[in-house]
Amino acid sequence: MTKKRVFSGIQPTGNTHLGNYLGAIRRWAAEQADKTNFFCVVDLHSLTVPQDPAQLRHETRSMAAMLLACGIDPQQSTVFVQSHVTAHAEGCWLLNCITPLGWLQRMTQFKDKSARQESVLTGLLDYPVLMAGDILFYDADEVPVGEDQKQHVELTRDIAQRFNALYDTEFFVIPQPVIAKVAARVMGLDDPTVKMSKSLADKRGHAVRLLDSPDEILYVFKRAVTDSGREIRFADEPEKAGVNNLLSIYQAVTGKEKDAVEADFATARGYGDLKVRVAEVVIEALRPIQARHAELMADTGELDQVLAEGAARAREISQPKVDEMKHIMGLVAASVHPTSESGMPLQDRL
Ligand code: AQP
Repeated sequence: MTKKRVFSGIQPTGNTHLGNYLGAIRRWAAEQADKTNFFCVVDLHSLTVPQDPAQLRHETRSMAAMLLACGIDPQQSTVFVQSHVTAHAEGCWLLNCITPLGWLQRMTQFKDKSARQESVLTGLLDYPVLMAGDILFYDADEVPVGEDQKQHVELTRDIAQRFNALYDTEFFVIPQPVIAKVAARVMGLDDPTVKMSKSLADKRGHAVRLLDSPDEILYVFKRAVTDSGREIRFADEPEKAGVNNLLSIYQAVTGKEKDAVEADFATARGYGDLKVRVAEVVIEALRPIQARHAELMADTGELDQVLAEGAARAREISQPKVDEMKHIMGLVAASVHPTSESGMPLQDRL
């Protein structure tokens, strides 16, 4: 049986947090043996908001190191940096030319993020088209993402279907979003009504970042917003959102069933106890990841090699796909002519 093909990406915008880990990276690592995987550090996506160049270069390596430290195995998965594979940007233009503007203006993430900025860059609006290309150029069947990205994967399906319909073809595979059963949306510890987010993670107390020290993790959990009650149980009521979030984090990290999680806290002495015990399991889960990350960053030779090999494998898949797409859309392939000065016959240059 052929293995399902998986594509997913993560932005190198720093502040990688527990939501990114539980909602995405950890699942990528856990399921990689059964699938053909492409995991991408999507640096082009991060340019949709202003970045410091030196910081972005550092964060790109650090993000790739984090993927490996979290258990992604380059023997089982292709790990690469998006800008190393030019098919992504090239193919994005082609997809732009079949995607209605209204589809992008409706995206919730665009509406949220653009409302927070004075000047909105074109790239921010266009980001979901680049993401659609990331997925479609690998013929991915599955896209494991957190709940916040579900709408973008649905847009990817719409774009693929539109292309297939316009050109009367089955060229693009229609991918499925695969959302985690537990911790699909880890909420902010300072405000359990908003999703834990990299762009809010500079505010102390909002997020647990994967590289935070044990003391910092304990501090952030101890300050987590809960309610004025004492009952430690999973609940849908809005006022229990903080406790629910803490229990969901504990459940995702320990892999226990809900009943077992509640039983663990049956004799707890209030929310203070709950917070410390959630902090403890998180600190222990992150300890080996942080150690491996430090090792990979101390000497980036191994990392650079993995990324070079990953980019080469990614190009082998995505460039022919984009070349074929250009042909379907009516673009003339570049050809090398031995007698032509520029290496290309005049009629093809015009
Ligand atoms: N809070 C979350 N809970 C569960 N999963 C989450 N993801 C993000 N936040 C949560 C998932 O992490 C993967 C990589 O995220 P990304 O870097 O591509 O996307 P992002 O949405 O930019 O990350 P953030 O943290 O939400 O940053 P902001 O909003 O500040 O840009 C994705 O699969 C995502 O679903």
